[in-house]
Amino acid sequence: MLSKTIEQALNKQIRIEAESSQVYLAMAVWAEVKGLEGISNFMYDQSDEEREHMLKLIKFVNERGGHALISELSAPSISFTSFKEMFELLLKHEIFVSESINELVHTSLQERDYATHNFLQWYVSEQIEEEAVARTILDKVNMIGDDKGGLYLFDRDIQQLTVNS
Ligand code: OFO
Repeated sequence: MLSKTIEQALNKQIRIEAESSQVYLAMAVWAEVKGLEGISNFMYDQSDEEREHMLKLIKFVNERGGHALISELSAPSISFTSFKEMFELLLKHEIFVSESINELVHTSLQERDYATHNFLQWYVSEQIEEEAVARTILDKVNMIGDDKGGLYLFDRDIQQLTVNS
């Protein structure tokens, strides 16, 4: 059985994962409108992944006698000044999510809820991976700068990242 404190903390994370999915969905749409299909597909996949993260939390809360809350979400940014700005926001967002997961891990230890602590380890590893991917992308985007040809090639390359992940 989940304590109220843990239930609330997990529900907060459910909302964050749902918002992450929306944040990336908006980025996918923006890239698609800009004609960059590879980047757009990559972001659609990211959005799906965040929805999976949310669902995994929902199942966990319900299985442990809690009630997962589906709540109102804040609206994401829907346009960006450049791809560089978009990917900077992506990394910033992932760092924010990692901090939130760390906080949750801390709370689970304080509450001596070792089942939740164990469950959260998957998210800890996932965040390491997602932050690393976001940093790799940003490094590449920084190298490309304003070069249109570079962006075209990157749009093709990022599809490999999608396929391999
Ligand atoms: Fe990348 O945010 Fe979910 O965990």
